[in-house]
Amino acid sequence: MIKSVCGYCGVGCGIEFEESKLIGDLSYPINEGLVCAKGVSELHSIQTPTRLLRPKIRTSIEEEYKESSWEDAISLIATKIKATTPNRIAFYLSGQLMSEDYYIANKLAKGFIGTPNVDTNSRTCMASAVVAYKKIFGIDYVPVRMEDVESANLLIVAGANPAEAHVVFWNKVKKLKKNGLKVVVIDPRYTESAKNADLYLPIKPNSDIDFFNLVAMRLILDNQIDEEFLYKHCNDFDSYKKELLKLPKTKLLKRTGLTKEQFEEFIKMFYENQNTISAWTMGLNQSSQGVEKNIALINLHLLSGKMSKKGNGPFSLTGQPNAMGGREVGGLATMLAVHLDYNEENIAKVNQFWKTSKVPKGNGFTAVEIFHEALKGNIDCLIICHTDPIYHLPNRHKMEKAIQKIPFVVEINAYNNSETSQFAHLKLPATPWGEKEGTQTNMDRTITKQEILTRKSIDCKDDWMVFKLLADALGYGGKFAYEKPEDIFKEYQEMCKLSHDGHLDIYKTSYQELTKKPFVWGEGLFDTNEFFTPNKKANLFCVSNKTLSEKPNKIYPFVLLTGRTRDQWHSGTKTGFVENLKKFKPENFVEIHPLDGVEFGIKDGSRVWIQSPRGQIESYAKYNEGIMRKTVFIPITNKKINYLTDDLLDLSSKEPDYNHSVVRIVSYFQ
Ligand SMILES: Nc1nc2c(c(=O)[nH]1)N[C@H]1C(S)=C(S)[C@@H](COP(=O)(O)OP(=O)(O)OC[C@H]3O[C@@H](n4cnc5c(=O)[nH]c(N)nc54)[C@H](O)[C@@H]3O)O[C@H]1N2
Ligand SMILES: Nc1nc2c(c(=O)[nH]1)N[C@H]1C(S)=C(S)[C@@H](COP(=O)(O)OP(=O)(O)OC[C@H]3O[C@@H](n4cnc5c(=O)[nH]c(N)nc54)[C@H](O)[C@@H]3O)O[C@H]1N2
Ligand code: SF4
Ligand SMILES: [Mo]
Repeated sequence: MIKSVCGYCGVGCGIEFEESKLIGDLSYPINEGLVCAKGVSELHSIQTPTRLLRPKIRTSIEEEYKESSWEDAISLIATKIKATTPNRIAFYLSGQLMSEDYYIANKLAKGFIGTPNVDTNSRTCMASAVVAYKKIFGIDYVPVRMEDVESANLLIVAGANPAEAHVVFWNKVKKLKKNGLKVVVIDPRYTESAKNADLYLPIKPNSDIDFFNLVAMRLILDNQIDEEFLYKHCNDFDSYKKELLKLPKTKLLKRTGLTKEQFEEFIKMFYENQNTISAWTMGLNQSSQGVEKNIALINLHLLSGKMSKKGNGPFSLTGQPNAMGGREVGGLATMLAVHLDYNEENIAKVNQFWKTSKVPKGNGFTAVEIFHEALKGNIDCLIICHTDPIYHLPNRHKMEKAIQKIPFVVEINAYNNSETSQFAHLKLPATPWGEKEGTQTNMDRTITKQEILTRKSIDCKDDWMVFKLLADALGYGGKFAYEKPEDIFKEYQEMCKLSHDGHLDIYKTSYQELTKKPFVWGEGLFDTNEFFTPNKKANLFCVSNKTLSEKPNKIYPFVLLTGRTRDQWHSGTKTGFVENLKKFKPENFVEIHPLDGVEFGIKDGSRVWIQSPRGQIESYAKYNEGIMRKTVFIPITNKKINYLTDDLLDLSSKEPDYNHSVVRIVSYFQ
């Protein structure tokens, strides 16, 4: 029997594999034997008919791909890299890579090729939470663990649908509800999660800041704040308070679309339940004010002192299996490595550690920015690994134009049916989950080892190996003399000692130990309420809703919400082939309120066009009384979804505003 970990979502369920059967690991603390339908079927998605099994090459995207040898493929990439300058090269990575893959790609790109343009799909996912945590606490640290919910009395779920996106975590929540845990869900859609809530707040899209600010005002006016915590452990309470109390209360409530009664009900629950955890994901992060939405929510914890005590705190839920590992390693364009920002001291430290002199001077281009630069003709070579940017970046027509301006695009993927594949020049076959080993960090800082469960497909290579081969071909081989993932992990562990006060204490474990049990890094870092800002106090910022997103109008009267369904994983290159997973929800539908259906002449089940100022896609109308009027929902299993979305970004996190584009619905046969 082999113990490993599910490769899908950020919950990171432990699994056991025996004689081609996969079950949940009863002894694993997080899931205690439970797994969801995606997890249990993961073995069936390894060998799909769409696996990419050989390197494939072509000189222009109009041509058919031809098979190539690994040697030729790698040497071609090296030639292209040498022929241009570092700032015209970009790497686009993924929160689904393992930490060893991330580490070596980051080291090669930033340390040896010398480009700061290394970003990841996690930019589209939780960059807003990273920036908010860093601004408030001085460090990117998630101070809550899943087990802490056991000590909470109240769970506030804002802009998240864990019943479908973090299934096993939500099962735990449902169980705890039987022991008295109260749950509030704040979402414009009456989601599967909302169905389990004690209080559901149908908030208008993008008005969360107004709501949280209203709650903050109330806490201050009712003197329900924790003054001792605020004065001892937070900066700027007095100026925050002054600014906050100036905001127009009635207008804020009106913008949320909530009634006074609904608001009072929430306040009552907040006051009656002592220990409170808030959890959030894309409904807050993916926004033109994603960072500020995060800040407004975290402020409630600071004001009420619901922090650093068991059962309390702000819990940003990460989506991908190793989105956290990517943050730790530093695989984002706005970080250098191991939680270090770019500054002279850190650059010197990292140059010395990697025995190089090429570390860039500052941040690189982030996800969408790489494509915006490409559009201007500023990118010559893009290496994409374990993600599908043409599928997932916003404003797809623009992204397609941009990628076609890049003379050399490499795609490293285990499957051949990504949307990006139409625009690549070279495709390299990676070994997927189950055929390789490495480590990943789940959403509550638990590091677990993925193990090899089945035979490796002959001509595929582990993602880390591709970067090693490239380093060799570029002449940096001596600094990349790894034979196995463990060698990389050991170097990474050493590097973690460079992090602020060594807080990234991943060096305390080992591969041998991880084979037996998981390791949780950074336990209790905030226990004494000393944070990682210069004076060790948390920062309070007063933020306000600037209503920056697109506004519905006569031509485009709906706000588009996008998100997950329980049994499919993003573009479905893995889950799309498992028959069992297709039963729960169709892959292509648009949810619309029946009254809007009547108003706009759209029948339930009818074929429709959804059109935005940027593009149009086809779908089927699905009436749902639980969706707010003048909003529609399309699942991201519709691979064409981002022809509709706006590429407006949050100014500081550069995370796209996916959830708030304007659209109209047109009957197909009109
Ligand atoms: N089954 C499945 N699970 C997954 C994934 C998957 O593909 N499939 N992907 C994983 C990944 S990478 C991620 S990032 C997570 C995402 O996890 P979630 O964020 O929980 O998933 P979404 O379905 O995107 O839910 C976002 C919710 O925010 C709501 N929302 C939109 N705008 C607003 C707003 O302005 N305010 C508020 N309050 N709510 C709003 C939407 O209606 C939606 O219900 O899921 C992970 N888990
Ligand atoms: N409209 C809208 N757009 C969104 C979102 C949204 O909510 N709404 N959410 C955003 C978020 S949060 C995320 S995380 C992204 C997700 O977007 P993507 O990351 O593009 O989604 P996936 O389909 O998971 O893509 C993973 C790719 O990795 C490949 N792959 C699988 N295994 C391996 C392997 O072992 N090695 C390699 N090299 N490749 C492998 C798969 O075949 C697939 O092509 O989408 C973002 N885009
Ligand atoms: S909840 Fe997430 S980690 Fe657990 S089995 Fe399901 S997809 Fe895998
Ligand atoms: Mo994500």
